[in-house]
Order: sequence, then structure tokens, then C-alpha cells
Amino acid sequence: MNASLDLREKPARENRAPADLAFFEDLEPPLGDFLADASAGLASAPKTLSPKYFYDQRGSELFEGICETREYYVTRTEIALLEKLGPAFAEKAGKGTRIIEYGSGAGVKIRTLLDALDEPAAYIAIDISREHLLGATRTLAADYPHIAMGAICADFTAPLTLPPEAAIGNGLALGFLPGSTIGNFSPEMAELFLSRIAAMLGKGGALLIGVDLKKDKAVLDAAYNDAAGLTAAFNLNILKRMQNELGAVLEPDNFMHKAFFNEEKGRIEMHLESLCDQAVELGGTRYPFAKGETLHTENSHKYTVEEFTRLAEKAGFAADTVWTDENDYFSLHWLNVAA
Ligand code: SAH
Ligand code: AVI
Repeated sequence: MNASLDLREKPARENRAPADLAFFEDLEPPLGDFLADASAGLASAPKTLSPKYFYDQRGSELFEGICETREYYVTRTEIALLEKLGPAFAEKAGKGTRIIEYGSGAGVKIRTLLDALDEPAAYIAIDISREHLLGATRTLAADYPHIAMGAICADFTAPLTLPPEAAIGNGLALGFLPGSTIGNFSPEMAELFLSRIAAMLGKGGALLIGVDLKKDKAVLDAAYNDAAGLTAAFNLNILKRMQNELGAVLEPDNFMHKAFFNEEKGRIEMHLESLCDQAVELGGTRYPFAKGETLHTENSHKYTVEEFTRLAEKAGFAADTVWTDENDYFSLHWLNVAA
């Protein structure tokens, strides 16, 4: 790959909604954004890259694998809570709810709501991983033919307006943000993101959000260092994307996955640690790495129920109900948009 970088046009794609979806809006970020962010991140000290770049098709599949590992308690704990609390959600939501999910992934957790709620009118999935999003939403459309399904491929860290086609039905506008995806934002950015969600849902809207709780460091460290090596592969996949999509010259085997709970900052940090003195070449520039230096790829903030409730209130929500599992590992918060 030459220095001027081959940002080839992606092959022409079908942007109209497949017939089984109510709508599909394609706001997939251009490859140039990835190049600009990766270049700026490699030039910064310490070196960083946003976790949103984990999620190409392979990254999305690796994440699904992580969710099945013994160590990653998050997914099974949250699904058990969602299943148990279905009747409570149905009572709060009423009939004809329109659900908007931020970071919809494989479209698994949403099934618990679609099954429990009283005749939901619509489900709108938002995700940056385009093919994964389309595949998951179309599967849901086949399984729930009576519910209007829409998909938006977009980066939700940027301001986002729902398209007019998303105004379906007169029921509750319910935001759904499971998985503790909110933990991948810094607390300041989480507050900004939640305030944008509150504005999007509007007066009378509500948000059901999953938040991972502070707990024993050993449990947290294990969850991000699974023995099967899926989290390591997920982390290293970001380097493979840089090679494949940006033509970066680098050797993934010269980096090692590193994840640990930073007690002071209340977050899991994921890094890619350089195993030797080396350089990564991107867009004609060489970025030196000293042995032991890291590329910081993700933070996953853990909260107490009180810390998160305060954050949500600052963002314009009124706390309604909080549920936790019997180990107090994970929490689900029902928040109303404050009047
Ligand atoms: N909600 C699912 C998936 C969580 S993984 C669950 O709870 O299991 C995080 C999801 O958010 C992935 O599907 C990823 O593709 C998506 N995502 C990550 N960063 C994003 C961004 N900036 N904009 C939109 N989607 C994003
Ligand atoms: C999507 N997100 C909430 C996951 C997390 O736990 O922070 C991503 C992940 N990273 C490593 N394992 C899982």
C-alpha cells in the first residue's frame, strides 16, 4: 500500500430498505474518519483509539463469542434480569411501545422486550456495524412480522436525528441501552450521550439501560481476560482492521492484549502492549512504539447504583426504578425523561 493511502471506494451497495424492513438509514461513517482517528490516536501521547473501531463483522462476531464465555458474566446476568422483569416492563410501558435501541448488536436482548411488552408497535435498531445490523434486524423482522422494524447504521457518539419514517405509532418512546455500553463512554461523555437520548425520546419518553456495577477486582479482571482468548482476539482485531482497511503496515503478533481494573478510575482499561521496539506505518507516517508502550483501546466504566443514578439525573432523566441481580453484579435502570 503506498503512502498516499488507498481509500478505495467501497463497492456500490443497496441503500434502500430491504422489503422486510420499515426503513433503513445508512449513515455509516466513511473510511476517512477511521484513518483520521487512527492517525490522531497514534500521534497522541499516550496512544489511543476509540472502541467503536472494534466492530467490523469479525469484531461483532468476536463480541458475541465473549458474551458466551464463563468469565463474562455481563450478558447472562442481564438477560436473566430482562427475562424475569418482563411483566414489570410491560406494566410501565403500556400498549404500542416504539423501542429505539442504541448499539443493538446481535439483536438478542431485544427479544425479551418484544416478547414481554403489550403489542409493541416498532423496533428501531441503531448500530455502527452495518452488515451485522442488517442481518440481525432482518432476522427479527422475520420472527416478529407484526412489529415494524427499522435500522439506522450510524455512529451514535455523534449527534443523531431520527428520520421521519421512525415516527411509528402513538405509544411510549422507549430507549433501550443494554450491555453496559454506556460504560464505554467517559462519565462526561456518558452524560452528554444520555442528554441527547433524552432529547431524542422527548417528553413522556423513558429509557431502560443496563449498567455494570463495581465489584471484586478479580471478577472484573477475569471477565476481560477470558481463558479462551476471545477478548484478546477482539482487542487485536482493531489492528487487523487498520491493516486491511487502511493499509497500515504493522505486525499484530508484536502486540499483546492487556486488560485490568483501574480502581482509582473505576474502569476496566484495555490496551494493546508493544512486545518490542517497533513502528506502525499509517498513511505514509511512521509511529514508533517502545517495548511496553501501549495503544489504549477501551475503557469500560463500572458504577455504583447511586453514582449512575446521579449521572442520569444530571443528563435530564428522573430515576424511576432500579433492579439488580442477587450478586449485585449488574443493574437495570428505568429512567423517565424529566419534565
Ligand atoms: N446491545 C448488545 C451489544 C453490545 S456491544 C448487547 O448488549 O449485547 C456494543 C454494540 O454497540 C455493538 O453492536 C457495536 O457495533 C455498537 N457500537 C459500538 N460503538 C458504536 C458507535 N459509536 N455507534 C453505534 N454503534 C456502536
Ligand atoms: C460493549 N461493551 C459494553 C463491552 C464491555 O464490557 O465494555 C465490550 C467489551 N470489551 C471487552 N469485552 C467486552
